[in-house]
Amino acid sequence: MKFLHLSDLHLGKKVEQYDLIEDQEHILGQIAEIAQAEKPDAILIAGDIFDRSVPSEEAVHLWDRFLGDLAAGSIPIYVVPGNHDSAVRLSFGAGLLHNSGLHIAAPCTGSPEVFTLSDSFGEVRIYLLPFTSRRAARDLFPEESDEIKTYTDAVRRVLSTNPPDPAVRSVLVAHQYVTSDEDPCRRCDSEDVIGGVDNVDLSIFSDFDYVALGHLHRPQKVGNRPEVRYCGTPLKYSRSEKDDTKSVTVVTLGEKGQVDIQTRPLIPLHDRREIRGQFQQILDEAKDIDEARRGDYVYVVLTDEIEQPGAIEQLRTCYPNLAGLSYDNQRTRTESNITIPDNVESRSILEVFEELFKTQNGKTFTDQQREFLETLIEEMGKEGAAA
Ligand SMILES: [Mn+2]
Repeated sequence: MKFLHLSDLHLGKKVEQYDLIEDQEHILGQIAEIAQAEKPDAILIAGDIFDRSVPSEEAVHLWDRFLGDLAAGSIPIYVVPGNHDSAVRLSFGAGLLHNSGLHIAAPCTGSPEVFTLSDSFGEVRIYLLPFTSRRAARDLFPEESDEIKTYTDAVRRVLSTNPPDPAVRSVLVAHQYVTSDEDPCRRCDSEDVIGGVDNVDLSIFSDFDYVALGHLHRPQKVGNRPEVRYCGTPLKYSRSEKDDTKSVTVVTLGEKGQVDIQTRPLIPLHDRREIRGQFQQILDEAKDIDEARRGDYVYVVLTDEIEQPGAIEQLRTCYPNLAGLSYDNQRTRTESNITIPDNVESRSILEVFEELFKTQNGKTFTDQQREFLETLIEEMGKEGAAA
């Protein structure tokens, strides 16, 4: 039985002031194409459909069209809400949609919903666990709230109301921060994970053949279990992901105990990447760049020792989606710890200014700079006297 595993679409997300709706539309189109080519038996979407609990109209529209495209292939879809979603809003109409093959988990009721599929090897049970916090579990089981001390306790408690049968192939779709002591997860900046408080221990999923996870934004397995897996976001949602390759996970279950995991790469409309070098060199190279790459979200790191006035405006003419500009030079590399110089009152403005300049830039004034400042101080003195 074959599944497509997706998560963390974050529809409606903005990164560095740029609206990514067009990029998201493009990538969802690609996912729909992959679904058509792969012909999976089901699509699992592990939370964070939207970036906000009250999504924008554009984001809702995109989700609606994506579901329509997937449904055109008449593939059943299983969705759980993530911590960014409003479980109530996401599950609007879920009862009716159920008959159309779209199964959206209702807000957590203290028991995962279970659906049964089957193939030549027998049954496969799909468990849907909406994002579960410790607090939510305590509210659901008030008489046991003293025993629900951690997120592991919370998820374990909810799963225990409808535990998987170890003899039957079972798949869990969940949106949690699952960790293992042996192997730390690879994290990135676009995630909304606290870490240290919200961890759920890998050990409680031992009876599931595959756990389709969402929450972490990099594709990765958890600990020593490749079949407990984060598929990652379909797009790079932060600078820290600039070197990542985004993908869709394709999981095939054979007979009990046989799990094959593969990925299909996703090619974004605009990449998110970093360019480093001298200002002039970057401008020169931009002239030859492929038109299609101009719209990339580019973080420029200038290595010039002197700050370039108007750099942002000039770079934007080549890269309209400039995502950031910073310097890597002698000044930024010197740990500058700026403090007020001693005996300020007894020293000349020029001396105080020179000390500040040295702390900030790691070098003293040039003759030209000193002369400029002397003239400036003189002018200020005149103005002060005239007032
Ligand atoms: Mn997320």
